[in-house]
Amino acid sequence: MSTIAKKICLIGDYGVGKTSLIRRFVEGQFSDKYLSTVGVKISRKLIDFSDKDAENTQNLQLIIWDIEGNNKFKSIAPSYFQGAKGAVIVGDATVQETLNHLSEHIKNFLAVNPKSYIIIALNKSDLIETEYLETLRQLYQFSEQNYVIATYLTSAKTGNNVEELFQVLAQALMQVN
Ligand SMILES: Nc1nc2c(ncn2[C@@H]2O[C@H](COP(=O)(O)OP(=O)(O)O)[C@@H](O)[C@H]2O)c(=O)[nH]1
Ligand SMILES: [Mg+2]
Repeated sequence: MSTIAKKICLIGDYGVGKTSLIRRFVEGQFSDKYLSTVGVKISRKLIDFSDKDAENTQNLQLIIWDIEGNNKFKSIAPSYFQGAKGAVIVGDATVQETLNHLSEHIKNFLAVNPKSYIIIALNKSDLIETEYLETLRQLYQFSEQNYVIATYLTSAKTGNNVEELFQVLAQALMQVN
């Protein structure tokens, strides 16, 4: 049994729900330490892969970075991205401008970490009519980007797809060093 640690970043415009998604995912679990540094909050969550292969088990400690405060996307320092193996790039499904910025966030992250995996979260899906959800998801696939592995409609409020999103990213991170 061994544990490896990997850093992921939550990226997206102010107010899209980055902090809420982390809280939903991390809180109520066995490890939810928050370490405040200057403008950045770091949470940890252990993902248990031990039932996959009894002979060669490995756990993944996700080190989840969240920028606090009013981060307009242009001012995110590249040092925040440094060393990240993955990112959750978040838009607010109800605010078009934040969705328009997704590709810019992808570009900025990949400029620092060209081989890191990205998952897109179209958050606040609880506020969107069910009939529009799949259309929305199709629109923001970014399938031309090799490192974008999936797009999820999430809700930090109801919890919809939050666990799934982090699990899929964690699975991808286990495949690479
Ligand atoms: N309805 C709804 N509200 C949400 C959701 N996620 C976040 N919010 C609200 O959106 C606001 C901004 O969320 P926050 O997590 O602080 O966004 P951040 O700036 O990206 O970290 C807060 O008032 C949250 O309660 C969601 O999935 N559904
Ligand atoms: Mg926040």
